[in-house]
Amino acid sequence: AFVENLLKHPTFLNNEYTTTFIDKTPDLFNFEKRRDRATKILTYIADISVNGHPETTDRPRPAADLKQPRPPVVHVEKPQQGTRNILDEFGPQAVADWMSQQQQLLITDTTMRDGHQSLLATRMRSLDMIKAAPSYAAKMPQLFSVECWGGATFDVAYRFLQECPWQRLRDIREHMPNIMTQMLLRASNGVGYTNYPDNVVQAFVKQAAETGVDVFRVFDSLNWVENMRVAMDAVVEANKVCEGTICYTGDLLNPERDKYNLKYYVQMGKDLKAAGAHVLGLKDMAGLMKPSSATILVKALKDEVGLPIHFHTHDTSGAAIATVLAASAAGVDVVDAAMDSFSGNTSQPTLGSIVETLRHTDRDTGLDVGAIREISNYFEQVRAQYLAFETGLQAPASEVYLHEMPGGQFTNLKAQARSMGLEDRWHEVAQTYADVNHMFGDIVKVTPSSKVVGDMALMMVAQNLTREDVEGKDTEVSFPDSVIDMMRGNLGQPPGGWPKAIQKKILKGEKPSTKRPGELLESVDLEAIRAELSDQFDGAEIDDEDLNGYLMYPKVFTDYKSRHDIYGPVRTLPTSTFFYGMESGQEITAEIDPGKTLEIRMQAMGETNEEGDVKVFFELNGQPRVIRVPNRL
Ligand code: BTN
Ligand code: 3PY
Ligand code: ZN
Repeated sequence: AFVENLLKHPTFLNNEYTTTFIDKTPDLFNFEKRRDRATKILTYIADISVNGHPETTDRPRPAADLKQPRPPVVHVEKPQQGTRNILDEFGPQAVADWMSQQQQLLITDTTMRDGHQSLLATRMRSLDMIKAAPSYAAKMPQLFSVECWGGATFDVAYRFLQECPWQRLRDIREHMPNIMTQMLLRASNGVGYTNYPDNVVQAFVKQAAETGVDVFRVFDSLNWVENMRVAMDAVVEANKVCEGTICYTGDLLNPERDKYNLKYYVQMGKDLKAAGAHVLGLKDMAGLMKPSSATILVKALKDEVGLPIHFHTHDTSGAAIATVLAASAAGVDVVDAAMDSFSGNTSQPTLGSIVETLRHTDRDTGLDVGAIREISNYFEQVRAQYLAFETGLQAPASEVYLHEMPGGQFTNLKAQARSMGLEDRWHEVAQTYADVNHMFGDIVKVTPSSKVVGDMALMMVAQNLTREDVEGKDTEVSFPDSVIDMMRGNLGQPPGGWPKAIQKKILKGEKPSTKRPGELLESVDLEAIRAELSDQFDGAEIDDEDLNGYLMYPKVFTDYKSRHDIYGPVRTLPTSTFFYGMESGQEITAEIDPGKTLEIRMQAMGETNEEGDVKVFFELNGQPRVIRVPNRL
């Protein structure tokens, strides 16, 4: 490629070059774009082998002799029909009607979304999921759905895993054609942390439906139904299952804390039904719902709203399975659970144990525990590869009833606290998180409102500020941007509005908005943005998936795409290679296209030369290849 560039260069062609020409003409080295994908992947492997992966540096490392995870063997050629067939043939209302007619408790498997989001900082790679998909299709066709998209997975795929979230969805769907896929959608906040213009939310839902989402769990981080309509309408328009969702917070049974009482939840359920929900989601993101509350709430919602109910909880307290059983006894239609090896603690309760506890009862799920064990054993091997992202949480704890942190946030906030040197003050952070919640008027805490509360709590602990200090007239406080933004009304309105005094102090006299944020945001010109983005990448084709990725996360997307141009389809590498590179003598395979497999053997790694580069020697499908990468250590 270098010689090609040289031979084409005008200075060279015109014979105007001198001996320093090569050194002074960096564009001679601009041949990365045209390198083939195999060379790109080898460059990635060489770079990681020499420099390590930034995400796993200084973290615990899996044993060197860890085996590649082996998915269960699948014999079935055409899997039994499942919920996906009902949706495709008869539409979303038929799915809801079918749910209401079932006697068994239906189950959603969350391993590929909330399970790893809550245990491994969302780091599970697509390849490890796609390999499990045929087993779900063949061995667990009775599942209601498989949650495998949305929430934090979208951002993390691009940002940390260097892979396209849309392709993940397409691949899972293709290998699991009979079970509905499910995503978590933060209503007007899309899969991000801020309120997007209405037409961005609409375009995103349309694309997600086209690429392969069947069930959309739509929630708002302040439970403001007004701010859910755009997203819900778009789901209904796409003819997919709209699960309008109530976020559960507080303590239903506590008479002293009656802001979120039975009447509140029932009214919200009715509002969601009127807004077009096919299914009512009941989302206990922090795992606060106690069994006796589930008994009361599920019964009231079933009787008074009349939609099938889908219950989601987290096992942070250790009491989640009791709550699931209470919800089941009260007539809930579907519950979320994670594969055994991805369950418990801040994740969902244990799928196999729910199935077993209901065996031979009138709500027997009909799922095969043998199949669950096989798939769970596979995921156990998968999990072992992500040791670097384990949080070290040793046990469930009742402290969750104090702080009320969502399971998907807990471990992230703990990591944030660690990076600020506050890890040994974690229990103070937990107490402060609770104080901030009450200072903000006792709000629903779920992405993104939970992040705002977390930002505020960390700031207070770091600066040794108490709630009294923050609320007092005499203390000057510099509030985090996210707090100011929320008090301006940019995430919407909580029930009863924001507490006036603290809002005034935070906004320093600026007038807040009580309008729906989307009403104030101009729609974006999608085609103009596509054209700009294409220009930024030398005229590259920007398809609808890329465009929607960019609209959610402009910088994350362009960083991803720039790295993709250098490193190619690294999503096809085994997880151990992706995070740790290769050792001399090791061999791997990477299927870069269906049927096109690279056999890669690392022969040796050279010494670092004077320019600071290292030569890495490979054999690619039997042919020698040498890759030079900078040693950045
Ligand atoms: C990241 O950039 O933080 C995560 C993705 C890794 C991209 C590759 S890893 C090899 C090379 N070195 C870096 O620091 N980033 C790229
Ligand atoms: C998310 O929005 O990612 C959540 O998991 C909320 O519970
Ligand atoms: Zn959750």
